[in-house]
Amino acid sequence: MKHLSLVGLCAATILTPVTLQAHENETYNGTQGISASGTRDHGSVHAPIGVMGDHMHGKGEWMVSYRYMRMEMSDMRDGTNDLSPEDIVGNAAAFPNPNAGPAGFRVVPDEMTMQMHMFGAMYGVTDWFTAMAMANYIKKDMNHITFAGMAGTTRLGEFETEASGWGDTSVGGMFKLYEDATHHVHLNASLSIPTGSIKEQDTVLTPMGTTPTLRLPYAMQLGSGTYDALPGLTYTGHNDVWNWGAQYAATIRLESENDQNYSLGDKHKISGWGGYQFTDKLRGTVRLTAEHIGDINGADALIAAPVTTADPDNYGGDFVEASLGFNFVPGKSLAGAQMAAEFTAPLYQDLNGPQMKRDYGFTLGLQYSF
Ligand SMILES: [Cu+2]
Repeated sequence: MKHLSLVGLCAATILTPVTLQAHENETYNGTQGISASGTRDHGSVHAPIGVMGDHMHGKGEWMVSYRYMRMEMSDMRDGTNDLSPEDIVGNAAAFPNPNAGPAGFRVVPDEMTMQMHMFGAMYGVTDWFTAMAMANYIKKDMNHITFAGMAGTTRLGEFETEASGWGDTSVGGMFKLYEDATHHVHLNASLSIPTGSIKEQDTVLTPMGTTPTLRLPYAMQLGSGTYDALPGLTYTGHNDVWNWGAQYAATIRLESENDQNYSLGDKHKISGWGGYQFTDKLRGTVRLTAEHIGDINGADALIAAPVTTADPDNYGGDFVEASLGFNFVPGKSLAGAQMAAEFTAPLYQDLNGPQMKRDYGFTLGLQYSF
């Protein structure tokens, strides 16, 4: 069974042919998610594009996807208190640098951009198991302010570091636990393979005015260096014009340290979302996400510069974010295709700081099922 034009795209589902009658009414004359026989497939109604592993596919169905994800970070915070760079370098007692003793930090980042190109594939092995693989190409840029000498708040200059390359690769899938005409529940189970580099280096500006090439801090590395489990539980539901869902997704480090003697913190994320079908091609989405990220355990001996990002304790925190997006289905001319976008803004962040705050982010995605 294929998804004809519909959007259904991905959908999945064919899992259990669902007999949900498509109503025609003033607000919705629905093709999206409704198959030719007039039934709506589960999974054909996608979650916001920023949610991974939200839907399954029916036996024999493929989906390929591309996502572009961009996230900005800027300005410093510790806990929920905003800080200037001078607040940090001028107060070594409050912000001690484990790598430089009493001198404190002398370099503070003020801006970061992270871009990710994510390539995914899904395949319905059986009606109750969908296999999934994802690879991503990452580019990170971070701008910093260097303060002159061993003490004081005199700015010496600014510099930018850059790292790019393939990140970690995940393989695994989803197991269907429950499905009826309205509700669907599946287990997410993937493994992250440490294909991303953790030895990226670049040129920096030191407080003495020299410009050596050094191992970049943890935030600029491309992979975790450890095998990580990616477990999760996903619930989705829909009726004629509304869809909704919730997902718990975690990243659990399976090794206590990588070959550079540290492991990144575990992540736990809960998302809830809703969508409304405005026209037969356009669905609007909202999402709320809460996330807890731990700090880094251990340390890479080569990451030792007097910059806040070189301290393994300055990582992680608690985050709440809100997102707005849309899913668009071009229809018959491009059967099986879906495009989507989602814009995310932070509502709350309590950081294991001092570290940069999350700023806005967005995800653009293309999905094609056949
Ligand atoms: Cu899919």
